[in-house]
Amino acid sequence: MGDLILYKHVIVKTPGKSYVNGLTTSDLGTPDYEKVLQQHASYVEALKKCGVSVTHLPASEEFPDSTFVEDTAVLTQEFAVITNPGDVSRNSEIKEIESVLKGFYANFHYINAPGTLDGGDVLQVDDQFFIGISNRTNEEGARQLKEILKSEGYKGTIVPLKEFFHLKTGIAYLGNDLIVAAGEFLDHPNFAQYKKITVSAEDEYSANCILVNDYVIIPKGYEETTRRLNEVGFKTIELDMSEFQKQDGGLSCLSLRF
Ligand code: CIR
Repeated sequence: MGDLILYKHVIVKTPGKSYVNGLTTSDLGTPDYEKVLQQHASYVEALKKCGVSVTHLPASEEFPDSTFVEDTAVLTQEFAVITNPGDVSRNSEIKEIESVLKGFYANFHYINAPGTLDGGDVLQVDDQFFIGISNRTNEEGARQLKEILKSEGYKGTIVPLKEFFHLKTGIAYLGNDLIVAAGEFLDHPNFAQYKKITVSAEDEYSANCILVNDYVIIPKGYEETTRRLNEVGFKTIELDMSEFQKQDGGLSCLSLRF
């Protein structure tokens, strides 16, 4: 078991007006841009409360989904992996993120075509990374990341997804061998050895929560998940995420944390 990661920095990016026309598979309706901005501002405030310094990038109208910065990189304390996002409309988002990360990292790796990989498919659990194969991350992208991780002394485990959009749509790691799991991860052999906070199908959206130093940030409205987190000793911050859920995004997607 590794030490808990103490996060010092986060990168976030303001959603542009084009956000409302971004990619989605949900049928929850079109986001309300004013609410999008309010919810994003609350997210940034919550991160500040967790004690991190925030690098806040301006909106880019040419990339409707670019507020979901998590998909563009996989970060550890020692190195950065610039991904090759699986949807072509998002692919060039990596340029800005790479240049921003140059201010923080010297050691870079890259996922290269024909490999594709979205950061939302990557979950770090101590010195091991789980890598989902999804509609966005292909086998070649997952294989490349596994090789990179191996070269840096980390382990990679590939997990083909059955239903979830991204790996982290249905799972979070809270340290000390405790995961939050929903849907196809409840009985998944790759996660059998971990203690679990299990999330019911109707509360599935709350499985995408993030531990940032002393707090778990969780979507608002999922009392059972929040109660169970509080029961095991976590302080929680609940955030209204309705306008991000409409575009298939969750809490983890909105920041790069390192
Ligand atoms: C997309 O389809 O790419 C965005 N609408 C949602 C991305 C969510 N990102 C994530 O789960 N890491």
